[in-house]
Amino acid sequence: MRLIDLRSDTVTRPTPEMREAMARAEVGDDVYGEDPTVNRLQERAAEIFQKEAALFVPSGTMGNQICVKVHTRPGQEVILEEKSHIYNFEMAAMAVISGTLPRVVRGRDGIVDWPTIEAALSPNVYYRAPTGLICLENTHNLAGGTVLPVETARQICARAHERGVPVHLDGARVFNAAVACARSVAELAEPFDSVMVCLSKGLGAPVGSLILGSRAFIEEARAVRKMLGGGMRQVGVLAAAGLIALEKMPARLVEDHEKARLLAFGLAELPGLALDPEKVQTNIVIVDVAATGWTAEEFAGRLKARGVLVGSLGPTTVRLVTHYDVSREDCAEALRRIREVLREAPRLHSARA
Ligand code: TLP
Repeated sequence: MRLIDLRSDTVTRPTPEMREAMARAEVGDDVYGEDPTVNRLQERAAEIFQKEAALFVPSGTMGNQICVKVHTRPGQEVILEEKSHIYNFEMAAMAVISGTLPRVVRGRDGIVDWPTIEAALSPNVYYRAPTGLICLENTHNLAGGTVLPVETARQICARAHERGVPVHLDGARVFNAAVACARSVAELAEPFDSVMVCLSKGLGAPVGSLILGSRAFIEEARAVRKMLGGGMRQVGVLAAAGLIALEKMPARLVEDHEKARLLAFGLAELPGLALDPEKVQTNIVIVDVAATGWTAEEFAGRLKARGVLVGSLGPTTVRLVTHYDVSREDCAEALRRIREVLREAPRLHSARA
């Protein structure tokens, strides 16, 4: 039975072209700034995003946390959406590494507007910790891969800058966002002071993320990366795969989005599954399985026994992510297996009896 892995786009394996480029990569010691392939990757990324400079980092988490640290000082607040990755899935690193306090706001489908953020800004009084940073996420992972409209981002950044507050973009999947709203990543990144983008998700590289910003910001970021143990040596072998991810893989993300819609519309027809397929904009589908009578973990466990891997997010929500290593046929097959599994669902079964 073919295993269909829909847990995340992080499970993608490097393409044959990436492996070849990795084997051939010219390398040097990147801690001395002497790895030509890393330097090329950083220069290309800066060009593509139209930022002054870029830095290759081991993971999205480290990239985000370096940015939080460079933008803030201990004792400041950081405004984040309540389902954001930085707040939920990064091991409280913003508190541990940067000594900052999250102040969370709620977005609609993960998208926050300026009035909501403005209300959360710290008033200028002596007993309140000042706001040091605002973080946005595009696409928004836990809200189901939703796209932050470019006008919303521009407005938030412009108003925040008037108040002297920098804005960071967790753009782990910003290439998916760009494809979905037919803009360039440079346009989406333009209003932000810093951007983190992952090469190891839908773009298929085995490891690595980039952070982008002004030259001065990236110089500071390089020091923080070293402090966190993220200084890497002959890492051109990874940057070589990253270059292919950056140059060649964005063009095919549209296929992942089509597969996600195929899955979403198929799932919406199945009994016991709640989702609005019209809301699926990119490669992430989130489904509520409460009406089956199973928890998310039970549902995922049943599917696993049939060779379909999905992620359980909340008590009754599961996430399915499409990517390079699952085909349209795999998605259709996953739907068939999910339909079969649902025949065993306790609540649906007793409702029929
Ligand atoms: N997301 C992973 C898990 O951690 C949930 C996934 O499978 O989606 N920002 C966003 C928006 C992310 O989705 C992720 C990873 C990161 C940052 C962190 O990247 P890594 O895993 O490279 O540290």
